[in-house]
Amino acid sequence: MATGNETKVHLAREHALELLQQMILIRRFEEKCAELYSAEKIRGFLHLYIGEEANAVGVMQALGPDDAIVATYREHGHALARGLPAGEIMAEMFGKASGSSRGRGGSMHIFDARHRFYGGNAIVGGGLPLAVGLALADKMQGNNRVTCCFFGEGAAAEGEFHEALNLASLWDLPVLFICENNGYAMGTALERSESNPDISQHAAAYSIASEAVDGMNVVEVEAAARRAVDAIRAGKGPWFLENKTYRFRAHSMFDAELYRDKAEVEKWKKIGPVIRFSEWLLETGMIHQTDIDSIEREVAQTIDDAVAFAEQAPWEPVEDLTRDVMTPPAREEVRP
Ligand SMILES: Cc1ncc(C[n+]2csc(CCOP(=O)(O)OP(=O)(O)O)c2C)c(N)n1
Repeated sequence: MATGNETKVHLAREHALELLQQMILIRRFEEKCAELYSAEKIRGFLHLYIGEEANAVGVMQALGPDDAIVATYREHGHALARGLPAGEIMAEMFGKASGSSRGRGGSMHIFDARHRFYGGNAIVGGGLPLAVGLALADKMQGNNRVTCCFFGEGAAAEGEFHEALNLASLWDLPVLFICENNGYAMGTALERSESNPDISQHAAAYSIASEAVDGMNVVEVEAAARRAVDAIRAGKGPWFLENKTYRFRAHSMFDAELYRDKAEVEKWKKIGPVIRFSEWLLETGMIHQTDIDSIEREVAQTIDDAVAFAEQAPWEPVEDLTRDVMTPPAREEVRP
């Protein structure tokens, strides 16, 4: 695939189809979420990942089932690529008790310990120290595991980002930092908020190896993630990838998008991860239109099943509302 930053890869047809299937699943799942949001089936906040699919899908290929993932509020794609059941993700969006966080987290807090998927975090930069803690635990317990932490470029302006990189490097922790740089933190362009907008260079300040990656190219993303994970597993400490990407939709469902031109969005859509990869696979003859059609059919069925699962799932009974809510001790008990 012509990227200007070529990596020679030998892509097996089955693997190519798998990558394409996962990206199309995320795209269609989120398009359905937008529809369900308008129908008020999904409430609260909703941040779509459309346009950025190559990042979650490419990186996830390099991780094993024992590795941990920490993500942001834009995490539906990561959860799907990690293999969380689509029905449980959708039920979580609906706020139903069968959701992955029992309906208590919603769109921004998809969580599943079985898949070592540690959120879904609503606080910008909040996942970074969690990832460092998970990696520290693995290191202390002698587990050969990697913790992969996804965050947006907006997090690079937060103190937690710098504290997390510093400790990960100081303690040689097995963390893969993935900055999904989509150019905007809500309505603020990166150039307006960062003194050095070259985010991959920030890693050098903490002696962490880094690479800038074309985040619209799933093959490039997978190759870079594999290089990084191999280095981390070989004991070379943390690693940092800055994936340059773009979100096609608004920041969230409440965003008039007054901060960017429609022409800019259209320009990026032309090099979108799904269209670019599928056109390249068709051109090379590795796949045919019939393969794409059958992926679309299979994905449509998965999404219909997920929505049906969420619709039929129960609400949490009212009497359970205070479960997991900590009651503060009576005033007398806290006196010295
Ligand atoms: C600590 C904190 N400050 C502010 C916010 C409000 N907020 C939500 S999303 C966002 C922008 C973050 O942008 P970025 O990290 O680039 O991720 P993106 O949304 O582009 O994926 C902000 C400022 C927040 N959630 N947490």
